[in-house]
Amino acid sequence: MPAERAWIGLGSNLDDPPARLRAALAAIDRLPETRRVATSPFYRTAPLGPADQPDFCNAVTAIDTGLEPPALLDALQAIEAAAGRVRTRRWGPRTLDLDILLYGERRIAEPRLTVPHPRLHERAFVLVPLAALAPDAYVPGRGRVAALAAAVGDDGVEPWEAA
Ligand code: ROI
Repeated sequence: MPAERAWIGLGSNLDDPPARLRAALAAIDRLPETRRVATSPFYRTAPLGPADQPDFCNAVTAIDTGLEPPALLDALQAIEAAAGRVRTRRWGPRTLDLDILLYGERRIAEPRLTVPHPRLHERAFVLVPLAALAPDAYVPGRGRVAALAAAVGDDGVEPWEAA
């Protein structure tokens, strides 16, 4: 199976967030042509955007996949839909968010999909878990994950269990 390494960001702040992430990982394990190779710890993160919403549970998982980016996006959106994704307002609470953060070192600029994820380099809730998994991964146009993570710091990000 020809496969490329991709990194997926997971986030939830509704309906038992760690259970939502565990279910999403199980669903990713059932994707065709796809093998999950590593997953970061779960983190409790302060909401970016409106502050009057619950903390998020965030994590990052690495997969080797033969699905091309549009097919992978379709598959992740189907998992979000099956989770009964509720999204009440822009930057508001959600049951499950799955984002393609990186797909190899490809740069993709399509109406449906921008890779690397356009705000990845400025978000501690993405960079802390990504750096735990793949500090040496290269973010095209931005640099190495470890350097990006060091630049944003880890304010508002702690192990999920600590709270
Ligand atoms: N804030 C945090 N901490 N984690 C997220 O996954 C997240 N996702 C979002 C917004 C609402 C922007 N804020 C977030 O989509």
